[in-house]
Amino acid sequence: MRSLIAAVAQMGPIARDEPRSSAVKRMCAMMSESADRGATLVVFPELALTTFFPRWYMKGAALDHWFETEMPNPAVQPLFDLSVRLNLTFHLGYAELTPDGHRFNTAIMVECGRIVGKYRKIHLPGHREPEDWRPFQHLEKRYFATGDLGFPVFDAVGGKVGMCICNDRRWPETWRMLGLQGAELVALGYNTPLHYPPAPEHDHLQYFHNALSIQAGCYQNGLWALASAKAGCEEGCDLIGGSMIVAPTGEIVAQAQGVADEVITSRIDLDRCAEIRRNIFDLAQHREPQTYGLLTAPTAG
Ligand code: CDT
Repeated sequence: MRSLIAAVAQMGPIARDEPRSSAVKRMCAMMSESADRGATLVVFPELALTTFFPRWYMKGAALDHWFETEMPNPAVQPLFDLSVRLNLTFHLGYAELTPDGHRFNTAIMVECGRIVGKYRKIHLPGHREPEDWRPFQHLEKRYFATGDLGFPVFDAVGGKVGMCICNDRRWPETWRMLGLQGAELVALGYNTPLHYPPAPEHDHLQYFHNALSIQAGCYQNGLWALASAKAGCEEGCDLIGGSMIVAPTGEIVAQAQGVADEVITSRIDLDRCAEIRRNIFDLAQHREPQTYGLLTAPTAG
C-alpha cells in the first residue's frame, strides 16, 4: 500500500490591499494544522498569494504588482522554510512573470524546499478586452499566455503527480492527458465566481459543475484529486468553496464546509488507482484512439 495523508487548504477571501505576507501567514497556519493532522502534502489554491486580480482592468506597474518574478522570493520564503521544518510537500498557485516578459498563471509542487513540478495554465477563461457591462471583469485571456509546459507528470509524495488550474478541470482533455501519463494524483486550485455574467441562469449550478468536473476526471482516469478553492466574498465578488478530495472511484471523501480558511484531510492510497485502471478504464486495453482524430484537429478561428 502506498498511502499518505493529504490536506487541501481552502482559503477565504484575500482583500485587494492585503499584502502577500498576510496570505503567507494564513497559509503557514494551515500548513501547520495539516502537519498536526498527519498530512505530508498540502494543496493551496490558484493565485494564492493575492486577491483574484483579473477581475480588474490594469496596465503597466499596476499590473506587474500581482506577479512574482522569482520563486521562491522573500515573501514566500516562510512557506518554503516551514515546509522543510515540517517535512511536508506543498502545492502553490501564483502569477508568474518570466525574465523574458511572459506572464503565466502557474502552479508549483515543492518537496523539501525544492520545486519538483511546475505547470502553467492552459485553458484560460474569460475575455481579452474590458467589457463595461460586466459587474466584474475576468481578464485572464488578457493577462496570461497559454501555458507552454504541456501537462507534466512527475514523481512526488511516493507516486506520479500532475497539476491543473481552475478552468482546466472542466476539460476532459486535461484529465486524460494526465491519466495517459500515469498520474495517480492531481493537485488543483481554483477561483470560481458564483455569478457567471454571460449565462447567469447557470449560477445555481456552480458548485454542481465544480464537483461534476472533478469527480468525472477522477473516475474516468482512475486517479485522486485534491482541489482547493479560494472562496468567499472577495472585493464584492462571491467565489465558491466546495474544496474537495476525490477518490479514483469518483467519490468525494472529504469536503470543505464553509467559504473561509479551512483544512480538510483524508488518507489517500495511491494503489487504489488500479481499482479503476485495471478494469473499466484500462486505457491501454480499451481506448480507441484511431477514432478520436477530431480531438486533436486545430480549433476553428
Ligand atoms: N479562475 C478560473 O479559471 N475561473 C473560471 C471561471 C469561469 S468564468 C470566466 C472557472 O472555470 O472556474
